[in-house]
Amino acid sequence: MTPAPCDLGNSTDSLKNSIINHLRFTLGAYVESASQNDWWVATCLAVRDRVMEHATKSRTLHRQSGVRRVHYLSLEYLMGRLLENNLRNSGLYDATKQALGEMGKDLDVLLDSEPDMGLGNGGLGRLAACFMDSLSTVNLPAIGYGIHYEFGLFRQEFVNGKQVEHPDAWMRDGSPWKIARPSYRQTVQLYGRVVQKFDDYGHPRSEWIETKSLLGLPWDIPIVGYDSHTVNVLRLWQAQADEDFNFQVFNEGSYVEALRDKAIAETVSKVLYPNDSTENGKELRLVQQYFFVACSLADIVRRFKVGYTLPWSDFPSKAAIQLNDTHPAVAIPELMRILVDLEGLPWDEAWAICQETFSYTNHTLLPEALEMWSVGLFERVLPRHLQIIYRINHSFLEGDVEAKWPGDAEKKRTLSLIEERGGKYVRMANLSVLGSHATNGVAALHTRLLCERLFADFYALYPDRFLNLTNGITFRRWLDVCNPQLSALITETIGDSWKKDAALLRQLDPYADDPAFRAKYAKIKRDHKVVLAEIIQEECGVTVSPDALFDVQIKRLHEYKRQHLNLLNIVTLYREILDNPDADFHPRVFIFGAKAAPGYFLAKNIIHAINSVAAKVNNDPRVGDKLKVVFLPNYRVSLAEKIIPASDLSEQISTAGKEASGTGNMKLALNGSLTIGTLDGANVEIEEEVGSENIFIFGLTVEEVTELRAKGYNPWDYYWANEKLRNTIDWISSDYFTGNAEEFQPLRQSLLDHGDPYLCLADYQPYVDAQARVDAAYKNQDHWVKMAILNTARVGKFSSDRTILEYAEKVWKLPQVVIDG
Ligand code: H2P
Repeated sequence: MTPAPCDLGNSTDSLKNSIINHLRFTLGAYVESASQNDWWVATCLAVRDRVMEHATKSRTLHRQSGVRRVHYLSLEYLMGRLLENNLRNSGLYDATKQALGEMGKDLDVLLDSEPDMGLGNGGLGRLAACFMDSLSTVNLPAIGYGIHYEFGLFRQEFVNGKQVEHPDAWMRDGSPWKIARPSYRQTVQLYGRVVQKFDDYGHPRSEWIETKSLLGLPWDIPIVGYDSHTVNVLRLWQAQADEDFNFQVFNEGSYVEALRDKAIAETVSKVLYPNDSTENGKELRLVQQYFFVACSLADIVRRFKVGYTLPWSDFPSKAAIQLNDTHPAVAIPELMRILVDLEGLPWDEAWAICQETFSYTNHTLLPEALEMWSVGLFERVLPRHLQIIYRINHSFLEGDVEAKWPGDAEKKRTLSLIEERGGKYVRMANLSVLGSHATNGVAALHTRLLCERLFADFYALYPDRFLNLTNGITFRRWLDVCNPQLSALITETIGDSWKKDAALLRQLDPYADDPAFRAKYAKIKRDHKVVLAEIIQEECGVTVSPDALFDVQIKRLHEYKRQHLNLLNIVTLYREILDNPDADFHPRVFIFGAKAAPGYFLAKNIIHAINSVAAKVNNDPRVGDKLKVVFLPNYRVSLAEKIIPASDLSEQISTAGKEASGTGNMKLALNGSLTIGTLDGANVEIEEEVGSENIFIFGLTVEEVTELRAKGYNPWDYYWANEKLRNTIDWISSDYFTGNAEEFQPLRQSLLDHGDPYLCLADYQPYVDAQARVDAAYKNQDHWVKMAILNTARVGKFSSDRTILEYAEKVWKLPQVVIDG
C-alpha cells in the first residue's frame, strides 16, 4: 500500500507546518535563529510541495491521454520573481501571509528578497514567460525548453553616468524553484565530420563521426497557472562535460589542465548573450543554440518513443514545436537528421513531418537582427546539418521556386537559404519559414509588413502559412501581482472573472464617469507614485513629487526605440523653463529604465547623455520641481513591477515600422498609463481598442517613412529649418552637460552626419507638440483619470491568454485538458 502523502493542505496551519518542517529538515535551521534567506527558501519549498503534486498529475494525465503537446523553444525566459506569482496564481497568498505573520515574519519583506530570474534581454524573453503562465492557466499541455544560464543578463550600474556591467549570479545560492532531472540527461554531438555508409540493402546513410560530446542536464521549473490545476514545466538545460575531469592528468599534478575540458563544456550554459552586442557572431552562441535544441528534441523524441509505438508519421499529432524567433531554428535540420540518419525515414517523408511539427514566430524586421551564420563556422560546428540545409535548399529552389518563377535567378537568390553576396551565410529566417507550416508576426502591422516586405516572396509562394497573432501579457503578473490594489478595486466593482476572461474588463467602462470610482482609482495611482518616489530617492538620490506627471520609458536601449528622441524633448523643455520660468507647465518626472548591450557603443552614449542631462537638470535651482530626470539602474522585471503601476504616461515612440509589437505598451496601458506613441507595432491596435481620444499618437506612419526615405531623407534639412531643434542638439553636444564637448559627439554624429537612421529629427516637432497636448490634458485631472480608467477597461484584448488560445486553435491544434484538483 502506498503511504498517504504528508499534509499538503492549503490552510494556514498546514502551511505553517510545512514552512517549519522545511526550516528544520531541509535547511537544518531553528525557527528562532533562521536567517531571512532560510525563511524565504522554506516558504518557496512549502509552496513548491503543493505545486509539484499538480505538476506530476498534469504530466501523467497528458501522457496517459496521449494528447498533442506544444513544446516552446526559446533561448530566453525573463521570469522575474516567482514566489508572489505562484502564491497569487495558486490562491495560497492570504494563507501564507497569515502563516508567516503568526510566526512573526512579513511575507512582503520575503517577497522582496527574491533574486530575479533574468534569463532574457527584453520583450522576447518576457513574452515567453507570459506565455508559460497562460499555457498553464488555460489548461494547455505544454513544455517550455531553454538554457539554464548560470549568469542571466548583466547587472547594470552607473558610474559617473556611464553604464558598467557586472555579472548577474542569480542562482549563486541555488534556487528553490528548480529541480534537477538527471535521469533525463542527454548527450549532444558537435564538430567532427560526416561519412557516407551503406546498409545491407545498399542504401546510403550519413554518419556523423569523430564528434565532441557534451551532456545536457535538465532542470525543471514548475509553472503555476491562475485558478487551474495544470502545472506545466519549464525545462532548462545545463551543459556538462562528458567526464568530470581527466584523472590521469590530475594524478600527474596538472590540476588546472585536468579540469580544462570540464570548464570548456560548462561555458556553453554559462552566460546569456546580450542582444545586439558585437559578440553575437561568436561560435559559442551557435553552440548554445544547437546544444539546447538537440537536448530538447532528444527529450521530445524520447517521450514519443516511450509513450507510444506509433509510426513516425504520427509524430506531429503528438508534438507541436514552436520556434521563438530564429534562435532555435537549427531544430529543423536536427529533426531531419534524427528522422533520416538515425531512424532511416525517406527524405520526403521526414520533410513532411518536419513542416507539420514546426511553427515559427518572427519578432523583428530589423535586417541586422535577422540571424545569419557564416557557412564556414556552421560547417565546422555542425557539418551534417549544413549538408541537410543544402539539400533542403536545393529541393526548394529547383522545386517550388522553379515551378512558380521558371528561370528567375533573382527570385532564387532572395529565397535561398544561403546568402551569397559578400561571403556565404545560412539565413535562419528563411530556414524557419520553409521548415514550418506557420509563420506568425506579433502584431497586425508587423505581420502585414512581414508579408509585404521581409517575406514577400515566401508569402507569394505560400500565402496560407502566414498569420498574425498579436502579442499579449499575463494580467496576473502585470495587474494582480504588481498592482493588487487596482486588482482588488476592479474585483470589488465587477467581480473576479476578469482574471480569466480579460474581455470582461470592459464592464469598467461606465465607471469612468463615476466620481467615487474615479477617486479610488486616482488614489491607487498616487499611492504607487509615492512608493516609486521613495525608490527613486533611494536609487538615484533625487527627490521627486508624486504630484508631478510620471513620464516613463522602460525597454531595452536601442536607437529604433528612440530614447534619444525623448532626450531631445527633455532638453527642449529644460530650455523653455529657463527662458520662460512663469509658463504654466505641469511638473514632470522623466523616468528611464534600460540596459544597453555591452558592445553597443551608441546606446551607451545615449545612456550617458541622459544621465548627464539629468544631473544638470535635477540640480538646477532655476528648474526646481518642474522637471526631474531619473534613470533607474538595473532595469529588470521586479523593477518594472514597481514602475508600471506608478506611471502616468507611457513612451512608445519607435520609428514606425521598426517595433514589431511591444508589450510594455500593453502593461502600462493596463495600469492606466496613457500612451504617447507612434503608429507602430501594437500601438496601432491599442489605439483601436482604447479610442483615439484616449491616446496621444504622433509622427510619421510606415508609409510616410517609406516615402520620405524614397525622396531622400536629410536630417540637416530639419536641423536648419527648426531653431529649437538646432539649439537642442547643439546644446547637448556642447560642453555644458559634462564639461567636455567631445562626450556626446557620437550621438550628434548619428543624428546628423550619419543620416539619423531612425528619423528622430523628422519626428521631433510632432513629438514636442504631442507632449504639449499631454501637458494640457494632465491639467484636467478629472478627465485624465477618466482616460486612464478607459485604458484599463479596454485593453482586455492584450491578455496573453487570448494570444495563447489563438496559437492553440490556429497553429498547434491543441486541446485544453482540465486537471482535477
Ligand atoms: C522583441 C520586439 C518587440 C516584441 C517582442 C515580443 C524582439 O522584443 O522588438 O517589438 O514585442 O520581441 O514579440 P524586444 O525588442 O523588447 O527585445
